[in-house]
Amino acid sequence: MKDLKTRCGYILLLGPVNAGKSTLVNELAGNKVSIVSPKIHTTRAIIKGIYTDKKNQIVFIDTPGIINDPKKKLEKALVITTYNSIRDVDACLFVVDSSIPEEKNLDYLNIISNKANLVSTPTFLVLNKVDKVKKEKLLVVSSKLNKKFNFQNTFMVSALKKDGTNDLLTYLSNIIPTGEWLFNKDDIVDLPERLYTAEITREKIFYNLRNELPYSCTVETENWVNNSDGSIKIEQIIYVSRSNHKGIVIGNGGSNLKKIGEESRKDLERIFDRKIHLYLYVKVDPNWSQKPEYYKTWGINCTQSKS
Ligand SMILES: Nc1nc2c(ncn2[C@@H]2O[C@H](COP(=O)(O)OP(=O)(O)OP(=O)(O)O)[C@@H](O)[C@H]2O)c(=O)[nH]1
Ligand SMILES: [Mg+2]
Repeated sequence: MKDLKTRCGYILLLGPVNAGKSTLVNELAGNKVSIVSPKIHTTRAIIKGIYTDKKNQIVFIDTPGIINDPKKKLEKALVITTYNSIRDVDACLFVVDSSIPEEKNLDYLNIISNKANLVSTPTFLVLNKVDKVKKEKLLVVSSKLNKKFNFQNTFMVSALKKDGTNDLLTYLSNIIPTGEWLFNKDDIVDLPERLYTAEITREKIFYNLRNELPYSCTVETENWVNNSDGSIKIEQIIYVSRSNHKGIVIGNGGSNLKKIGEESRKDLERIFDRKIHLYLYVKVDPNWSQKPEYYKTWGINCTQSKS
């Protein structure tokens, strides 16, 4: 008889910064749920992207990347939040950029396996960015990492080129437990809409100003109005740490802000499938990254980050 039981499971992605975790979550979930950029610590929240087919529901948890030596309060909080997320998931994917020197990935693996309770959770190695690496090197990286840690299986993928990702999805669909779905079949992301839309704008800032604007910037959705004609009015504030950064974000005659706004609006219109009126404002707050209220909505708990 055909097996009609539904399956549902949580899969956590963790690994070094910039390994391509968010790109992979977007690809596996089949939707843009998490923002991506070449800057480190692009992901700041614990973001759940939901994949659902006829039988399976997989909740992918994207986490902020692990850095070697977190110094700032926010960095420490991000790393600790990631470690704590390992509890209660069905499996972990340890994602690495296979194109960087393997010693670096070994260092990261050491840090994670020492601090996090990985052993108790089935963990798989995902060598990402295989489009940039020769096969011989991949085999060396795989063998070295597998010697260090008892991974249950190894996958070689390119999240960007969608290579190997279907096989990974099929594999994961078979290892998650049988059970009731936790989300509606149309849900794509488990993140408040205000935060999600702010993340989309933050991604556009990263892409447009990646060489000029340092890491210090955040976006908050200040106001949200569902209009009677079906459109949505969204007002967002971009917080920067210094007044010269304000000038960078605004650009000559407002050119940067206009471009960021247009790109964000287009993405939001596609995602929400309706007209969006997006208004962006820039404010200076030198201490935004030290204030827990700025990121408590991201699921980041700063009280754990004192050690
Ligand atoms: N060539 C190549 N680039 C990739 C691949 N996957 C991701 N990237 C790029 O790597 C960069 C980092 O990707 P992200 O998905 O933001 O990485 P992340 O691990 O989520 O980074 P953090 O959130 O900062 O920890 C981006 O420029 C991506 O386009 C891949 O398979 N091949
Ligand atoms: Mg990320």
